[in-house]
Amino acid sequence: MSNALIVIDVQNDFCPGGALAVTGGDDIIAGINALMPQFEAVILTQDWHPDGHLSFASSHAGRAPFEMTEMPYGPQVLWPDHCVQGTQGAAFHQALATDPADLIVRKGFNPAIDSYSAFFENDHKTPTGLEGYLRTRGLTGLTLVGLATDFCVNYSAQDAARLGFDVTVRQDLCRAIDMDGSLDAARAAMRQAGVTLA
Ligand code: VGL
Ligand code: ZN
Repeated sequence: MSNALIVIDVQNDFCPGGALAVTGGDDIIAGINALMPQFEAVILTQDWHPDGHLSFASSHAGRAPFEMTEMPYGPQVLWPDHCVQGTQGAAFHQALATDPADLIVRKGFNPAIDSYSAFFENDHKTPTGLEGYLRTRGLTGLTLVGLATDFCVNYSAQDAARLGFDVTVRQDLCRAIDMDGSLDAARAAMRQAGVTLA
């Protein structure tokens, strides 16, 4: 079995000081870098939204960050503006080793659809292309790390397990947003989908 390390969204906006900061988001970076040489492939994902993305609260008059709305594809959290294409907030954290990456997958660039998962946009239909990349390279074992445990790591892990990959989430190398019990719900959903929580 060939194994890939998938590093989810270790970007400035998800680290302390960023627009959607995850507590301790930068604490995991040294451990992630140290893990890279153990894998046949290293893949980074990058949340990459156009200005005015519909997942931003600022795109909806009178709405505040962290409120819920309905999108054609289902419920959607309204986020603070974050990871806007080309900004410093969207850049990888400077401590993250990016040279070892074979592939960088950008997601969330469709102005009207959010994309938590590295595999499908939030409509659960539109593929990012990552599945094809992994299959054509024979990468069947996936270890996921990064930000945030309860959103992008969670949805990526569930999709990967449902696609038939052997998926492990290294919880010690992830950090969560944890709004309204979302971390506990994410753990239960990942287990249910057949993800190994390590
Ligand atoms: C993420 C919220 C919005 C994440 C991305 O990387 O977990 N969360 N966009
Ligand atoms: Zn986002």
